[in-house]
Amino acid sequence: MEAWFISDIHIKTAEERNGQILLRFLRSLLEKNPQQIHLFMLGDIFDLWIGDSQYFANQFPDLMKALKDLRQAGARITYIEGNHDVHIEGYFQKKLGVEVFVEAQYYNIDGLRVRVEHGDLINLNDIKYLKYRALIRNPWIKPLKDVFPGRFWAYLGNRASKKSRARSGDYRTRNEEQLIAMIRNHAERVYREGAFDVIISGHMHVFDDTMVSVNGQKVRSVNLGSWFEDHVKVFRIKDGQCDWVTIS
Ligand SMILES: [Mn+2]
Repeated sequence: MEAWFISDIHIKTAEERNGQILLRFLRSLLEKNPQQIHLFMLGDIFDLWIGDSQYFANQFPDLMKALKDLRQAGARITYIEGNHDVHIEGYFQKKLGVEVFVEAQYYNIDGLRVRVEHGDLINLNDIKYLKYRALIRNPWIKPLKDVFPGRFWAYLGNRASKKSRARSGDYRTRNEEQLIAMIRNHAERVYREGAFDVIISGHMHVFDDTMVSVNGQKVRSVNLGSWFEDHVKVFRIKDGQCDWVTIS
């Protein structure tokens, strides 16, 4: 079994560096034994994707085809939505056969209990975001995504993400240590919801991979960082062993 974990690529266009790296990465998985592959896309893969409309899919035809090919070759793909990719199940689940979730999920990967999530519930101090999350996740709001066209959501979402980036970017440079403490505290806090050996999240854009002690148990706490780095690193669990793989 080979599980791969990606998040926070924030792809804007298919042509940009990270769009191309992701495409090469997906195609490389196809060259392996896809029936042994479980790909986890842990949110904010796209800088903006809202709803089922073909509008967003049309911007990334090669990526969509690569995902479809992987599924058809027998790979399992799990997508946990971030705060930049919202209500995507109509396309990813129905058209591509990708499992789509919003909240944290648990998997047994070669005997390792693994908890995966986007990570947008790690920072409990970001009250503005938590309110926004409650709004976009509100079941009464959800039907609106189909009423307005993709272009409309693209406009609104771009505005919202610019603001959020300005806020969290500033926050990040000043408080990287605090963010790391939050990631590790989160591991301890959510262990009560269900035990795990490894917890993997994104969203914080801070690489972190450490052992934390919870209830006398040693667990591995991983934050995937982002792809806004000189070298892109991807987390992998292969035959029960965790490692980081640099891709280009
Ligand atoms: Mn995020």
